[in-house]
Amino acid sequence: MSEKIMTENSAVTSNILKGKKGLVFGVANKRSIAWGISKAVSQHGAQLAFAYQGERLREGVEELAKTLPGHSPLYSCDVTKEDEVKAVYEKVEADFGSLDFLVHCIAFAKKEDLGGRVVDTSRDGFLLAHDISSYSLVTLVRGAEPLFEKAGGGSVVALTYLGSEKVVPNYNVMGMAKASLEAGVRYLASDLGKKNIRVNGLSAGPVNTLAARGIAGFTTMLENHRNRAPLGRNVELEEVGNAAFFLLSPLSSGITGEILYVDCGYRIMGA
Ligand code: NAD
Ligand code: IMJ
Repeated sequence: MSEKIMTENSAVTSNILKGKKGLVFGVANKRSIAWGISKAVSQHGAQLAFAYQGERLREGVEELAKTLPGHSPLYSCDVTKEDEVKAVYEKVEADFGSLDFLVHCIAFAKKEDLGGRVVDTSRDGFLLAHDISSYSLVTLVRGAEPLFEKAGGGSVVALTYLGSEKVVPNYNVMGMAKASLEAGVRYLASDLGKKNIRVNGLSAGPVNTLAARGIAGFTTMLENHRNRAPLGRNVELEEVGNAAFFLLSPLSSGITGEILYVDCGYRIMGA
């Protein structure tokens, strides 16, 4: 029998995050890892606000947010635009007054840079991938800092992937951006620890989301992953959500600057 916690039909609920307020970046649709995390933390009582990339996504995010208990404020925000980031935090301050946690589920590189040789990556493509996928964590945490202080501390989770430390075919410039993101997690954790603000990374195994579909050979990759992983399967969205809940909650109060692997054990294998 599977020991995995089932949240599909019998949600695990608690009041551990009751009264806690969180801001989530990166919901595009119901398959988004950000949405899996949102459902999990919501089941433990958290109240959420969502920042989505642009008006194109608003309706979908609105529909999803409506399925959660309570009211969830929604904000449009392209993380490469400093004025939009500033506006989000002004609205969060008006709506919530303070903030307890932040979820960063944002990555982007040009399609042409997710294949071929890394040697051929353009300066433009490199900078774009690093701006959206890594610098965004710095600017989002800076914006959240005063609101975390009002809450007496905070917890940040940023999604990452094994391609930051091992060469994964086609991950290319995203691998470099994730290495930078993970270093950012450590430096930000060091800066902010004295304010009781924790920053951690969650390294998920491959999940069939918008950002993963359409990648050359993704189906084969899922199959290889399943065959090699000690648990003999791929990770599920609910499992990523539950691990993020742990990192965002007081259950992980002694953990900061870490990268937690939620990959069915894949990373420990040597062959
Ligand atoms: P997704 O496509 O659902 O989410 C990616 C999000 O990034 C989207 O909501 C998109 O709107 C947002 N985004 C892109 N550019 C943006 C910008 N300029 N401003 C604001 N938002 C922007 O896919 P996902 O797989 O849920 O990805 C979420 C995170 O999980 C990413 O950091 C990704 O690297 C990471 N991750 C994914 C997998 C996987 O296999 N799917 C595995 C490990 C880590
Ligand atoms: C993405 C590209 C190549 C290999 C990949 C991935 N593998 C996995 C992913 C093996 C698991 C998914 N992932 C971890 C990501 O971080 C995806 C980021 C991403 C995806 C796209 C697709 C569409 C596009 N730009 C993108 N930028 C970043 O145009």
